[in-house]
Amino acid sequence: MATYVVGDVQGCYQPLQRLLDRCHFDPERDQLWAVGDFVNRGPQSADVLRLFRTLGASFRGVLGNHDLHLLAVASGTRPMKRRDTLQDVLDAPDAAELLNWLRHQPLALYERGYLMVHAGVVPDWDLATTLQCARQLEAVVRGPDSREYFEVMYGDTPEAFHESLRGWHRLRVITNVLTRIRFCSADGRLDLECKKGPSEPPKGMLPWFAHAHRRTRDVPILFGHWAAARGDTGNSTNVFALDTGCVWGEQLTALCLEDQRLTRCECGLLD
Ligand SMILES: [Mn+2]
Repeated sequence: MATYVVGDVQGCYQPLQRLLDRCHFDPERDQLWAVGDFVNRGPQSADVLRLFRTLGASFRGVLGNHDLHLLAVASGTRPMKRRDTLQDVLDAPDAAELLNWLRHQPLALYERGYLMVHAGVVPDWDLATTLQCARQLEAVVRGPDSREYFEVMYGDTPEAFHESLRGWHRLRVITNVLTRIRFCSADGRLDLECKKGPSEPPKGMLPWFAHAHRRTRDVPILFGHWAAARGDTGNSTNVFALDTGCVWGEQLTALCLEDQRLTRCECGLLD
C-alpha cells in the first residue's frame, strides 16, 4: 500500500493520469491525496473531479482557492472570471454530484501524522486551532448559508487572524490563511499580493513556513498553491511544497508518503 500526495492539478487530467501511471497507482491498494486546486485554468476540471470522486475512500483532499471559486460560481453568487475554465464542470451531466462532492471536502486534514492544507497556516496557529478553524469554514461551505458566504468570501481583509474575530470577517481570514497564504509577518499579517518565490519576501515578511516560532513546526505539513516555490522550501524542513506549476507548463508532482520519493511528470498539455 502506498499513499501518493499530488500537487495542484487544476484541471490537468491527462498529466495526472500519466503521473498515476508512472507511480503504478492502484486504487484497490493505494491512496491518492490532493492538496487542493483540483480545478480551473486547465482544460479538464470535470474529469479531475470525477476521478477523485470515483476513488471514494481511496481519496483524501483539501479545498483550494480555485475550488472555492468554482463553488461560488456554481452557486450563482459570483460571475466567471475571464481566465476561468470551469464551464465543463457546470455543463457536465453529473454537475450536481460533482459539486456536492466538492463542497463536502475538508479545508484542512490531519491524517497519519501529516497536516494537509492548500496554502498554509499562520505562525500562531497550532494543529488544534488549524483544524478548528477549518471545521468552522467547512460547516458554512456545506450549510444553508453558503451563498451568503460566497458573496463576502472575496477580499484581503482582515489582514490578520484574531481569536476575537466573529462572523464573516473571521471566515474570510480563515479562508485566506488556509487557501491563499504565501508570505506573512511574524505576528500573522498576511501579504496576499506577492506571488514571487519564498526567497524573495516583501519587506517585513517571511514565507509562512519559515517563522522560527511557528506553532506547527513539529507537524509535517503537505501544501500546494505556491507554484513559484517550485517545490523548494529552502532551509525549512518538515514542510512539503507540492505545487510545481503543472498548469503553467511545468510539472505535476507526487510525493509517496511511505518512502518519501518524489515522482514528477511534465505537463505536456500541448502534446
Ligand atoms: Mn491555489
